[in-house]
Amino acid sequence: MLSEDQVRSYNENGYILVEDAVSPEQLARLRQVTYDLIDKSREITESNDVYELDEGHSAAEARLTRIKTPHRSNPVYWEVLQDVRVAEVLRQLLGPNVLLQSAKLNIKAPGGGPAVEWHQDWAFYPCTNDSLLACGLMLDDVDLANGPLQVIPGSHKGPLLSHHNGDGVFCGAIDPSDADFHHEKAVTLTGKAGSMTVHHVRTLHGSAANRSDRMRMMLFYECLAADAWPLMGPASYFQRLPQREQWADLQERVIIGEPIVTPRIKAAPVRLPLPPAPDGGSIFKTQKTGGARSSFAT
Ligand SMILES: O=C(O)CCC(=O)C(=O)O
Repeated sequence: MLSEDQVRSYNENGYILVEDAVSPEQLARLRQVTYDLIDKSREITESNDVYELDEGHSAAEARLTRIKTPHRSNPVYWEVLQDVRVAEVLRQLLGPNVLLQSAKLNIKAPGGGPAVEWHQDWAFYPCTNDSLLACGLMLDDVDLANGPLQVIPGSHKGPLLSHHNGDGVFCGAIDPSDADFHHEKAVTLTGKAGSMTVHHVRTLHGSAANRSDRMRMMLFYECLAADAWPLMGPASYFQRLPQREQWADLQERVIIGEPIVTPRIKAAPVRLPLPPAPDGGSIFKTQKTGGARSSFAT
């Protein structure tokens, strides 16, 4: 449960850090299941529906950038989300009816696990209103050296910066020289394993490469008020489903409350993520193949 000050701070700044967002037992289970999944990745040599491999991945050394949709690999990732600790945070920030859009477990391997360039999630998945957020549950201690999340306070109330490259192709990152990018205001979110970052869908954020000899695992849940309907992005597969499957899909993604079939429409700046980068399979691929300029160049 968040205090009134935390809710106010989220609304004003577009992010908060919640300590002890899961119990020690839940954290231990999440870590164990995740280690087991990472271990299994040694069997593969190419990215697939479950894993996105980092450069240098081998049977001897598992190096991943992401476990995709982990809640489809093990129910523990879904159970944590519905536990009262996390569910209550969602209810306080998004209201009584909240759906999961998708989940991803971002991993920065020791010694170079890659940066995520500055971006606003809204550029990837605009909806009919902006009552969306991402929770980032730290499965490792996160400090200055292993690539912590950084955010720009208040940026969720500002413009949507361009996430298109000089040729007009969506590259999933802003240009570091954009006059609306106030890098000097960046706040770094470090914490103990079990802490959770929460950032608004329009909050500018990014993270540097992992310079440490420790892994950084963060489990991100993209959550939305049930009356925010997708225009594009990971949830837009929904519009291609037959109606009966649409209804079943909605039910499966309910975290709290129920689906809402009356979309709420709120004016917000939108530019669709088109034309797409040559490989739009993940944010890492979009930024790389879209030719995003790096803010984290060493
Ligand atoms: O893993 C991180 O540090 C940031 C992840 C992120 O912003 C994303 O996947 O959209």
